Amino acid sequence: MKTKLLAYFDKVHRPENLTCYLKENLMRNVIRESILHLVGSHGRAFFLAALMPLSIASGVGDVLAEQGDAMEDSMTGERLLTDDERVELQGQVDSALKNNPGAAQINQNQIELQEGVVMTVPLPGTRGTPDCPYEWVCFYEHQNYDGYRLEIYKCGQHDLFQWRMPDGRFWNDKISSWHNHQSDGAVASAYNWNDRLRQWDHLFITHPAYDEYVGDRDNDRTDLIGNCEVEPG
Ligand SMILES: [Ca+2]
Repeated sequence: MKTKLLAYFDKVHRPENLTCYLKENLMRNVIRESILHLVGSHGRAFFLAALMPLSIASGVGDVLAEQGDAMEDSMTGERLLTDDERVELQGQVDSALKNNPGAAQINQNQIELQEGVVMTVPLPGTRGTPDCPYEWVCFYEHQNYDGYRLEIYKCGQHDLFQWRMPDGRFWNDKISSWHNHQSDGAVASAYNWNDRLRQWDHLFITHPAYDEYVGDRDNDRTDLIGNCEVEPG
């Protein structure tokens, strides 16, 4: 295996750009299995020492880091996705892309619906947690931060009727919990469309905090989100 791997490096070796080339996903996938075999039979130290002269430590380091993460997962008891779960997850992402024209997959379980608006498909076997990225505000389909997550960075008034979940349901009338991680104390407000009065009714405000449940009165009613707002005095 070692001979085969080094021969492969020689074949693709371009001193001026090998590091960049290594970082391309295709290359990473091709060498991943070989690296794991080598590390398994010779140990990490041997492998790094052998490859440092080739000036590809950066690319190899990334792969080793990923392998290290995988080991940590097994040590902490966090379950890695099975092949079936990966297929199921990608199926949901594919459905989300189909239901939201113009959207783009940005990693294994997230879809950028538009610039500054992302939908997250929960990883199989994980439980909801207030995990909104800094400077974003997140809304969850279910109580306790479970289900699909809609996260918003772009400031403005966002009609939830424009975005759909992987199963095709629109995001309006779905929100049950939230985590506001915007900066500088910014809040977000949730509104319901009052069809009888033809107006937006204010439902609740998200302070810089999180809430596992919006309450029976407001559950599954939000149609519009306004973020980047200053909290009323
Ligand atoms: Ca509503």
